[in-house]
Amino acid sequence: MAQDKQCSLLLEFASRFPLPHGARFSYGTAGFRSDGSILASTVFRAGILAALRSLKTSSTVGLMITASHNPVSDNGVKIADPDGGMMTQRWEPFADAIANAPDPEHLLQLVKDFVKEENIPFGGEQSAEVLLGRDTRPSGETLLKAAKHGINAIIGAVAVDMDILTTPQLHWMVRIKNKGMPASESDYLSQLSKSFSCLIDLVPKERVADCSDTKLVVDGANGVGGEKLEQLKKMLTGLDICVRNTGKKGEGVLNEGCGADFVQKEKITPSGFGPDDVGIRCASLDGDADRLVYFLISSSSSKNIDLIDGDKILSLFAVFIKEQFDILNNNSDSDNKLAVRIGIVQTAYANGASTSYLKQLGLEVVLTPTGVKFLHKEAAKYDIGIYFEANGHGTILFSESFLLSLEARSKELASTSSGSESHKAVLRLLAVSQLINQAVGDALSGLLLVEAVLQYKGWSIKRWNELYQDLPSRQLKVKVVDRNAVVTTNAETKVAKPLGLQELIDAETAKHPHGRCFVRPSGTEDIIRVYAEASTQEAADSLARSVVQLVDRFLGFPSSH
Ligand code: G16
Repeated sequence: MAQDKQCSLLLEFASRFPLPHGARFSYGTAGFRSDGSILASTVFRAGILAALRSLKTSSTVGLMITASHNPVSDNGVKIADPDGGMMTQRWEPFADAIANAPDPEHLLQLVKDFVKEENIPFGGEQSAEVLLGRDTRPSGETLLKAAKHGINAIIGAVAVDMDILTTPQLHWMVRIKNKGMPASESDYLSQLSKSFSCLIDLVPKERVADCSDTKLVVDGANGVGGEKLEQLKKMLTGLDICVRNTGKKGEGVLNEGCGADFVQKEKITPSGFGPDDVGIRCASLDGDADRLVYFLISSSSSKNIDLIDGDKILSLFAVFIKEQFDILNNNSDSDNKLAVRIGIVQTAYANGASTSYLKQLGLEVVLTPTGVKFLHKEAAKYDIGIYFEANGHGTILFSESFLLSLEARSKELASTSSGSESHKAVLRLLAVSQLINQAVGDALSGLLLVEAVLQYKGWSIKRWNELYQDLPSRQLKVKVVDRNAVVTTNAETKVAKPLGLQELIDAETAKHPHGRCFVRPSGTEDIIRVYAEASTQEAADSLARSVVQLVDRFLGFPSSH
């Protein structure tokens, strides 16, 4: 009886969200993405997916409506698992199947088969909860209604609208709620500001004098991050933050000529920045504030910038974390050293110079395919896993068991040598674990950690940029008939299909000293990405251009040849 009621409810709601003719959706690098005007059926079905995920795990899950760095007309949807991370990849085939079910009857059948297979209570025996968030895109409001319908199509499931949020805020809320702790936006902001001020209080006194450089100008990509940063900055002391491209009327369009993706790919000043900012520390968030890059405008006569990307943020964090363990272990007797496995996780986009630098520091570096879902999983295998994509998406994970060891060491030191250098080092590490988002890459928490570490080191942005010198690189996009025709292996560094393409890429690459080049289908845009690195900018540009031509020859539209 309950099952019948459930089935007719699902059929009735589904009939209100028909699949657009000819559309195909795929749960890509970061959920479903497409033009916002055709996404209602997908978001409705993602609502069903989220409710089932909550039923399966008996926990709260999240549903975020965002297309992050993509243009304002796009939108997207992704699910956060109970630990705040990305939805398990095991469920992606089911996500794809329901997103493309041609009609309500097929959709219902897929759901019925899946709940049976996964042993999910279906028909109202159990309750489910989904936290909903969205970014500032105009299509977000309508899509939110579709998501609510999807959740309400599952009896027992409740949708909780958390309003406009950054993506990392929603992931954080899901994680914290499932730990049984208060998880509102103000809890998030207060955790960030408290742990930041704890780190600032622990800046060595002799370095405080070097910290006069507190001015930071932030490009908010005309998205949600700018407004949230305005709120956060009121709770901070010791930082003078000026936010531009906040998305307020007249300031510009989301991600257009601004934001972390623009700055990282184009390597020129974003709109709203100019000669007055020469020499000042600048940062860019992306549209939903899960990515962060820094930059420096060195000359008033050029639009070029010195880019300080995700690799350099990662390197700064790695230097800091390693230093805390050096302090701790150099001041402990041999029986009392704290063993730690630190892992660094990057993708093929990581600049070769960054990987060499991190290895020289004695750190273990592994590569995964693009997508936080891959990096996060790998980083979680370590006591402390630091992962960043070059595009500025990343965070630092502390394993639960290692955090317990750190807390125990902190208590011990508080009673035996409170205020010692070792004690301070442990307190810093604990504050980092509170500040940096444990669920997903988060531009706001990352920005505060960068600022705290620069103050700790007494470093200017210029000094930070000099950690190592990037190899010149270029990233380009190619429009092709079917991007899925490209299949890659070896963490996306080699092309397995189409046959013959890799050999030609290798031949082009060999023409350039220190050449490195790979191609991969984007999981968020309908394009193939080409990345090239070489010893000079001209060589990197030329290598990227030749490989674009190769990709076009193999997969491009006939008219373009
Ligand atoms: C998303 C993912 C990132 C990925 C980026 C680009 O970022 O979360 O991990 O690097 O897409 O992916 P692709 O090259 O496959 O298009 P965001 O900021 O758009 O959510």
